[in-house]
Amino acid sequence: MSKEKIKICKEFYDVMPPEYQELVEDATYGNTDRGWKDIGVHKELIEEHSLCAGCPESIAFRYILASLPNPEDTVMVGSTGCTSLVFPMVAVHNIHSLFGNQNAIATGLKRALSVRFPGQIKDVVVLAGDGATVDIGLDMTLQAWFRQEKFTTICFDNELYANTGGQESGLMQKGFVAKMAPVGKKFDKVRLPEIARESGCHYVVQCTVSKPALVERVIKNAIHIAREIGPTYLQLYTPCILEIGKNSMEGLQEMRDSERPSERFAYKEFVSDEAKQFLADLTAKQKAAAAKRVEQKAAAIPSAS
Ligand SMILES: Cc1ncc(C[n+]2csc(CCOP(=O)(O)OP(=O)(O)O)c2C)c(N)n1
Ligand code: SF4
Ligand SMILES: [Mg+2]
Repeated sequence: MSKEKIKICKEFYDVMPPEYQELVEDATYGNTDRGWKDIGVHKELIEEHSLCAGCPESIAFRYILASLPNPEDTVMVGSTGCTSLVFPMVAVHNIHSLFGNQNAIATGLKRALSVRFPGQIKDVVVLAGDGATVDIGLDMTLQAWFRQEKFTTICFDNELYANTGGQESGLMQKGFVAKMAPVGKKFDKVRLPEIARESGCHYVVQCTVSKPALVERVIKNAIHIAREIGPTYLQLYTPCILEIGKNSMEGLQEMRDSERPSERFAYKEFVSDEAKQFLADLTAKQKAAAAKRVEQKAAAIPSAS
């Protein structure tokens, strides 16, 4: 998809839903500097969702979709879970995989896209829950990293199986009691960011989604590195407020509390040497391009004399 391809044929313009007209006219497809600041100013690529009111997954979706570098050339791969309730309402190509299979599907998709569109940008982004990423899909997750597949894996870590009523997950904290895990978790939270690093990911970040600018930065880094170098992994804490007994206004505070330096969602980042060099070059190129745009703008303003 490109902005050209989502033009509405003029004979049908007036019968298209206003939301679609707005998407074509006012979304940020093709804008090089798109980001979270467009939220509320431009048409978003997600307008509605069927998550619980105040669920942090919904704000995470908004930040991620606003930050995709090239949404018109991105395919997202989802999996079963609360996130899968959202994908039907997202204006980015997406595939629903069988629970746990998302990284295998993304592998085939990424390879097929690179054969079908050689030399063109085609980003693949997996977005799945912790149950899908770590428990049932762990084999597929790890094998994609071992094979150095060039796509980003995002895990919405809410530390349990939310969509099926609250069962224990590998990312659940030790001792936590959920509605359908009444005995309490007996083992520590699996350290997937460390495993991702040891399994070949070139960029790994664990954080909450309390800060939109931070989410934008890590999404862009992860996608750019995956495009050029190899697999990247983001583990984002999106607490299930329903399961931890918080109301719809308390998700943000829960994330802020959990990201303190001594807490389990303190910011954690790993960047491989190759990816570090790549990011430094990318930043330099982006700065030069921005300076050129300013110069061109200044040159286009007629002088007062
Ligand atoms: C193959 C398969 N196994 C099990 C299920 C049942 N199931 C649906 S959602 C889900 C849990 C999802 O948990 P998670 O991936 O953490 O996502 P969340 O709902 O927490 O966002 C399970 C076990 C399924 N749909 N398909
Ligand atoms: S059950 Fe939990 S994770 Fe799922 S939508 Fe509700 S608050 Fe969000
Ligand atoms: Mg979960």
